[in-house]
Amino acid sequence: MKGALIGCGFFAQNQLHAWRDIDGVEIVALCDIDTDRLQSTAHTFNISSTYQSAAELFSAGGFDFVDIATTVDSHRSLVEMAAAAGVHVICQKPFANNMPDAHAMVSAVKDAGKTLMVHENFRWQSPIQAVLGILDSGEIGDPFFCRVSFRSGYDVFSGQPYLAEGKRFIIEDLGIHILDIARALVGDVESITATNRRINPNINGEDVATMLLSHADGATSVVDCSYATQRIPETFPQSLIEIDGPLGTVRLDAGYQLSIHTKTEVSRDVSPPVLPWAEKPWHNIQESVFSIQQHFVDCVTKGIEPQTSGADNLKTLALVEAAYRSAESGCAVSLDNYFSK
Ligand code: NAD
Ligand code: 89V
Repeated sequence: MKGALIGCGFFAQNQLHAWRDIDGVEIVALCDIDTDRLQSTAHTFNISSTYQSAAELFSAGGFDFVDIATTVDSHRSLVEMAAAAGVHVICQKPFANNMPDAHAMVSAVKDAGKTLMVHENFRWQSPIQAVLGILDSGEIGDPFFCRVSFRSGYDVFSGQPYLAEGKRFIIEDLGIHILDIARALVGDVESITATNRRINPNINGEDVATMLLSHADGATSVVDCSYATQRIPETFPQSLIEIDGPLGTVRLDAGYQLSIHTKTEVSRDVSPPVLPWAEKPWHNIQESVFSIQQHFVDCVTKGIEPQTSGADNLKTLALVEAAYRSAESGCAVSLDNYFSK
């Protein structure tokens, strides 16, 4: 499979490393409106076809899929260009700025008969996959309570300065991942109640959010996120998990320690590997980039829908929108509001 990547910024470097490690895939073209980023990335990854305009990239063609690694404002137009060009698409999160755009993007790629996957990689982290494996085994029974918690004082703004500028911050950028993990663990959500706050005076958006999810099967989840939490050990970028089922509990604690409490207690270290191009503490995320991209290739090859397809991600994006609406109104918000009956 030949691919093109659009957006040679901070995170795309991970995506390009991961593509190099996946058998049968070659990134043959790069695109960025910023010449310096375009040229330095082309040099690092030895890719000779470079474009400063996505329209020119698509009209030149010569690839089967496009990996869109730009920030959200450009996603709708780039996904629609990809659909018009008839190529498979991976698009970074947040998938879209609003639900009407997201629905339109899903329709455009569906009508083109191509695969659309959102790069929602957190559920692909190997410690999260280990928790999913325990739930699948039935060892603790069907969960009735889940908490997914991401609390940190890590300075994300130095690598991603735009995160300090937007009116929205933690729910849209990070909470989106944690909400998606809750969906992967416990299933679809019927309603959400949320609070949020800005603690750091030097940013525009909220950096703390606490969300209560009512799942369709009756389970309850708490999803809490903070970038205003000074703690030792600093756990960035770990998501800590606690799940209760009728037969036992499972916990993913700091330092990637997994424990299962049934009639006995079993603990194991599920630390993710540090891939050759990865660095701590980002290795957890970096490994998940490899895994989700491999999943995309497997799905396209087999003609099946990715776990985090565009259609699936509508439900995660709706949770983000509903969380903001709940935090503003002080009321629970039904997810039905975001889907036509
Ligand atoms: P960035 O600003 O560092 O990089 C984006 C690049 O896209 C820039 O080089 C910019 O010039 C280019 N660009 C913007 N519009 C373009 C267009 N129309 N055509 C061509 N190039 C264009 O941003 P980033 O930090 O790399 O984030 C990119 C996306 O990845 C964001 O949506 C972010 O939320 C997401 N992200 C995901 C993860 C994850 O774990 N999944 C982690 C970090 C960032
Ligand atoms: O995954 C992300 O989108 C990143 C980070 C983990 C730093 O929040 O922005």
